[in-house]
Order: sequence, then C-alpha cells, then structure tokens
Amino acid sequence: MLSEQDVATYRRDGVIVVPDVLDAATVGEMRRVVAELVAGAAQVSEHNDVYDLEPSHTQAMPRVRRIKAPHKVHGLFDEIVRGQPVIDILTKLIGPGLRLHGSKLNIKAAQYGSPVEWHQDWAFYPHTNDDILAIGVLLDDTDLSNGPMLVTPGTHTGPVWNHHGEDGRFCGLIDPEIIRSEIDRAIPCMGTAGSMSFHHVRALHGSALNTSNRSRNLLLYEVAASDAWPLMGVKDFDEFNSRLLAGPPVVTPRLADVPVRMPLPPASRLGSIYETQLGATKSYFGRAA
Ligand SMILES: O=C(O)CCC(=O)C(=O)O
Repeated sequence: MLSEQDVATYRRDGVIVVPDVLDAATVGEMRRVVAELVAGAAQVSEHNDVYDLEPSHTQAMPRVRRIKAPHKVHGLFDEIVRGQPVIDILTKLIGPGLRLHGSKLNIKAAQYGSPVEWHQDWAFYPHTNDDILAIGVLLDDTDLSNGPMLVTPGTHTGPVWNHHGEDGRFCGLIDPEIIRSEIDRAIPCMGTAGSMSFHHVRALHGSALNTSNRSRNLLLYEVAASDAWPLMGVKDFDEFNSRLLAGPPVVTPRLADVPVRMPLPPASRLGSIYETQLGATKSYFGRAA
C-alpha cells in the first residue's frame, strides 16, 4: 500500500496522503458509529471525558466538535489502528516498535464545524525523539470546500515555534504573523473517504471553519515509535504499554537532538485543542459562532 516513493515523500515533506486504505463497508460502519455517538450528546450539556461540544451545542440540537479518545469509546476505532494495513504503513514510516499516544475524532459538521488554529503537535507532547506522526482517517470525501487539514511541507525539520500566549501560558497555537510564509505554502490533505493522511509530529498544520453543506469528519491517531518517551513523563507504566501496537515494552528511550519547548505553564483552558486555543488572543481562521 505504501511505495518507496511514498516513504521518500514523507521523509522530505513530513506529510503524505494514502488513498483508499479502508473500504467503503468499513467507512460506512464508522459513520454509523459516529452518528450514534453524536446523537448521544443529547444527554450532555457540558464537555466531558467523551464529548467536546461546539459553542452552539444544545441538548435539543446536539453539536459535537470532537469525540475524545475514540479508541476507548468504541472497539471499532481501536481495531482500525491495530489492523494490518495501518501497521504495515506505520512500520515503514516509524517502526518497527509502535505505541499509540492518543486518538481524537474531529467532527467538522456542515456549516459550523470549528477551525483548528496553526500549530505543531510536537508543542503539545514533546518526546525524547520525534519519530512520531498523526494518522488522519478521512471519514468524508474531503476537498478544498469542506475544511481539509492544511499542512506545510518541510516544516517537520524546522523550528518548534512558540505556542505560548501573551499571558505566558501554553495556548496551543502559533502567532499567525510569524508563520505567514509557511501558511502560504501549506497543502490540503484531500481524498475520498477511507483515505488516510500521515503527518509528522513537527509539521505545521491547521484547518478552517467548514462553511460547506458537507461534513468533514477526521479521525486522528497519534502514534510514536516505541522508544520515543514523553518528556512530560509516564504516569502508569501498564497503561503506557497497553497502547503498544507493535513490538515489546521499551525501558531504554532513544534520545535524539531535537528542538523542544515544554507546554508549561499549562493552558488556562484544558480539555481539547479547541479549548486550549481559546486561551490565545491571536487567531488566523477566526472563531466559530
Ligand atoms: O481537524 C483538523 O483539521 C486538524 C486537526 C488537528 O490538528 C488537531 O486536532 O490537533
């Protein structure tokens, strides 16, 4: 599924899209589960461990911005990331040892799905080395009209930008003024539903408000080489190892010469990237209503 050319492109650009990794039946089943989860938000009036809600959410009209940690919420999402097609691709990009760092399902609904401001994932979870990437599973056909994720090629080998706000706290976004030329070079991750993007943990990316009449749901899995250890520490070693996707537990982290900024002091608003970024005064894409 992944050619040598794809691997070379990933190493050069820090981003690739692999078409049609999942078949239509699997995508259909995932959409059914997502619709069920969104309907379940009618029971909820505030963000909780499962739901991050759109600012305009009401119980009468449930509007979900994100399902947090979907691999813990429904077995199907855990199966997908452990499936052979995904493991084969990951092994070529960052393997052989692999550990799931986390997952999230960004539900960018038609007409109001929230933007995500420009950032590098690396600023949120620095590790001892940067053999880490995020998989973006396209659950909808995605093109320029419905808010694709935008990634700037080559930024995965550049600096880690400041993601702190004027109050000195981590705020999860970069002042757009200082990355204007990188924003201008960004490319959209587009494709048919079932395709997957793979972007390096240091790659600069963001995405606009969805103003189209089609949803743009994106299931993200963050995966690290198993010898990349989080600099913020490991609280529960058994839980840490339960997220291994391939290879044995590792107690000898690999240390690489990588630029690091710690996400400290922590954001004033925690819970999701959307909340964290609200702590900033700057915005490139504008706020959702
Ligand atoms: O949903 C998107 O387009 C961007 C996702 C992202 O960068 C994130 O949630 O960290």
